[in-house]
Amino acid sequence: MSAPGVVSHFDAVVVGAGFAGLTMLFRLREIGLSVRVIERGSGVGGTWFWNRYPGARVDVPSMHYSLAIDPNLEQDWNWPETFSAQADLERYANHIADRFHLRSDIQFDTTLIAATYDEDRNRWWVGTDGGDTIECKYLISAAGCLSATNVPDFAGLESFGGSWYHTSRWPREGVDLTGKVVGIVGTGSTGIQAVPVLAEQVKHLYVFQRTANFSVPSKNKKMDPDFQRDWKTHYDDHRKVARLTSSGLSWPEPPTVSALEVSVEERNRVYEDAWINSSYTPLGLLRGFSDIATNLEANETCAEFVRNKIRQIVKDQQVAELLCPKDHPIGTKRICVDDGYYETFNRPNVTLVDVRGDPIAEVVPTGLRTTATQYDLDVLVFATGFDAMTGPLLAMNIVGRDGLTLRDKWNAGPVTYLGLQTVGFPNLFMITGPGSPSVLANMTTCIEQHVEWVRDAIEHMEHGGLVTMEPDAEAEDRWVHHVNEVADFTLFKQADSWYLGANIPGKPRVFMPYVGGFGNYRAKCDQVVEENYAGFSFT
Ligand code: NA7
Repeated sequence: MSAPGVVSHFDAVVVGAGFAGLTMLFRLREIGLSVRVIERGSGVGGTWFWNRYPGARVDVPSMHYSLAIDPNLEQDWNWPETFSAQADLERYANHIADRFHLRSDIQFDTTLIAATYDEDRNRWWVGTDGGDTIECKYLISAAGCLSATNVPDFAGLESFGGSWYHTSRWPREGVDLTGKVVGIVGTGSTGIQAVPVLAEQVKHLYVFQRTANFSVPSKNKKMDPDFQRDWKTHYDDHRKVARLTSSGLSWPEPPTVSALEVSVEERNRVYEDAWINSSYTPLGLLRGFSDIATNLEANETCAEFVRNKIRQIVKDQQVAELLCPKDHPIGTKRICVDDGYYETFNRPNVTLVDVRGDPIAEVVPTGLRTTATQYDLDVLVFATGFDAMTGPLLAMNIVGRDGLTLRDKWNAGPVTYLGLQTVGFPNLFMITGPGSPSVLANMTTCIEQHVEWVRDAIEHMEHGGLVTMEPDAEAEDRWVHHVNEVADFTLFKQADSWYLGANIPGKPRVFMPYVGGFGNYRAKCDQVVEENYAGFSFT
């Protein structure tokens, strides 16, 4: 292919300036590469730049959800709450960008719209919506797993006379909902966080629920300064533990005892303890026994414990039953973390609408119509999730060797080696790509492990005078097989989740993240390096 009108040359282009992109830039500078980061937003933070809907908050405890890039950073930074709010996470991202002078290498308000591999020159040509062309040796996607928004294709949406928002594109200046009748569609993690906060602001809130989800209370509170001080004293130890565990958290591994081996009283004591102490990590509920993720009967004991909590909290038992998830094992969809979600349905200004039983038919100028009823609304909020994991990558229109598009290659679902690279696309790296633990473990631990691995691989290439790096087809096949084999061992495929692409009409049903545990995965990646990058070929 011939070179388009060249504008600029960099060693590496990184897509995205969230935690992954910022960390990647930081690490590539360490080895002296010239880097251009392309960021669609006008600021840094990625997920925490975009998701500014009311109630947005991370579902991993703050001390775990922070980066290890610099020992002084982790000592200097103070988290105000045990579960950080969006504003604090965005502030943290900005602090990192300023502290390490990263902004000069970031091009904001720019979307990567095309990336084509030039086999003659062994370079990527990257095109942006601003008309720039950038030539680079390495193309690294740090575009995130949950950044391509999913707005349902409801008939009549364009006719709506009120305002509508997707939660992940919430206006920076906020939305005044005082006195408004608001409808929210979606009861995943986002909807469950937004509902209690919206309910306090609006005149009336209709919650349109298609699938009930399991949620545990975050018990979010002000950070205890002694706890934070103590954690910082032992930060190194916590990081070491987090690098070995299946969750990527500094958190003990689940016990080896089955939920079915203990008495009902003992089982409920373990669940109750996790429910009450969920401020440490809400995942505790799923980790009380060894087989909640793998044995349906064991899983059901945990699921029923949560359903009974819902029945106790929600006064109207008809509403409570509707809120009780019964169509998927607990944990097979991301368990949600809330601040008073179920309690909100005891408010007189909140109505739960079951759109499984009475589906949404269309949006009308004055609101939303289900098959049986019309709801007049001033504002419509879509908490309808994302085209997860593959969506952001496919949107880049990536064309590899021999004109092969990533879209064609992944036609039947994503295939990668270790979630880091895919055959036919030399020097294209993915941070937390499909086939890696990513969304099933602590994201910050996953991001840093990938970033460091990619930095080391690139350093290896630069020192060795190597031009391209690409997985072997056989290694990729073996990894894809392994990712599926491990997922088959669990209950995960029993839920219509975004992990499987089931939330996007027409998306291939393939389990995308690696469920074999972060610690195992990390060991595998390290072993590959020790064996001189086994499964990868270099030219
Ligand atoms: P999720 O978890 O994908 O939730 C989206 C919600 O929107 C879920 O309740 C969906 O119901 C609902 N939805 C989606 N499309 C429709 C239509 N067409 N009609 C009715 N309801 C619909 O996204 P979140 O943003 O909440 O969370 C994503 C991740 O971010 C989360 O797991 C954390 O990791 C952070 P469904 O279940 O498909 O029936």
